[in-house]
Amino acid sequence: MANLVLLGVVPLAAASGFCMFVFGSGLVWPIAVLHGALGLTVFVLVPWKSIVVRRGLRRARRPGRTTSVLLTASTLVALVTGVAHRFGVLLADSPVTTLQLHVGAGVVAAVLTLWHAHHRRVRARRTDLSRRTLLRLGVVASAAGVLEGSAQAASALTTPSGVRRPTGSFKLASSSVAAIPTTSWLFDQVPELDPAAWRLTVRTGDASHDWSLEDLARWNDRQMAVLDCTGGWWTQQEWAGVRVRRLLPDGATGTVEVTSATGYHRRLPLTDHLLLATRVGGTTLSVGHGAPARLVVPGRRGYHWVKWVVRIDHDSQPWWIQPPLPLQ
Ligand code: HEM
Ligand SMILES: Nc1nc2c(c(=O)[nH]1)N[C@H]1C(S)=C(S)[C@@H](COP(=O)(O)O)O[C@H]1N2
Ligand SMILES: [Mo]
Repeated sequence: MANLVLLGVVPLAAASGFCMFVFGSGLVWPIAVLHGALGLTVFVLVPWKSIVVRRGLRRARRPGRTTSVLLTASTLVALVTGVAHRFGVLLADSPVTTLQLHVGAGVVAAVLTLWHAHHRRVRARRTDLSRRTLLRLGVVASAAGVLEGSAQAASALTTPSGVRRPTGSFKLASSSVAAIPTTSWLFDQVPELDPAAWRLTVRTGDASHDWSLEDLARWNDRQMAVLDCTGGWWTQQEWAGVRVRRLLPDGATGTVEVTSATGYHRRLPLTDHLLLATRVGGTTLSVGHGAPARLVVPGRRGYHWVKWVVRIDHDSQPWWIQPPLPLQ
């Protein structure tokens, strides 16, 4: 039974973790609680599973053993790093943060679980559907629920309020602009752009208009907003530049696809809060942070905040016709 439950729980844990990235604010906390409980279900099952594993190891060497070892390792890494992060072990200055390690291990564990299940043909037995099993399932779920509740309470007590966001991210130690890490979603690199030659192409319907940095300088729209990176940190800053709305016809609705000089792009609903920032905290944006202009999307995770913007396409396509997370 431990096998069957793990088969469901590990992919569900990964899926709920993924949802925490997609629903970056608002109702993200119930997902976080669910994710924590699913993750801790794995912890509850460790004693059972280790019996199954020991039995398996005693038998002759079977193909797929490497996968099993990798699966166990990645699951344990995801478990340990998840809890470590909750209690503030961030590895913020190392090349990979605790949360990046966590997500990497979680994704690997989910993929290997599905693979393992497919090859070992884990099937439900009749006895798996008995009342006794249901009772056990209840016990496991309650234990995970209690653990999650305790983890929530313990971290609330040990972390000063206002440091953690419901997404799990921790506030940067310094709120100065200089302290903001320069990050990429996956593989993107800082491009070389000449601010004088830089143009922003805004397309709406059949019309297209190019804006220079000088053109945009006539506006000074400001917006306080939290940049919350999925790497596990956040910072609140005052961003300044021009509201995207101003570059579009009056009363425009629909969505905008915002594209970087690197090709990185996100499509978002057009709102009053979308800001094309050229400054942050009273200073000009640095190249690493997206100069000449970067998008600011209050309430959404960092991966929507496209840096080095060169194009905005406005139309009525739905915002969700894109991969839920960038691929670049
Ligand atoms: C095998 C898969 C996974 C397991 C077992 C797992 C387990 C956990 C656990 C035990 C926690 C701590 C919860 C608590 O103490 O209340 C946690 C937190 C977290 N996990 Fe996962 N997780 C998995 C995959 C993922 C994935 C794929 C993502 C993202 C795509 C993710 C994102 C997060 C985030 C953002 C937190 C919040 C950290 C915090 O609360 O400080 N997890 N996870
Ligand atoms: N063009 C481009 N824009 C991007 C990214 C990227 O990889 N390429 N990464 C995003 C992510 S994941 C985050 S958290 C923020 C980080 O912004 P910062 O480097 O100013 O801290 O930029 C976003 N904008
Ligand atoms: Mo990020």
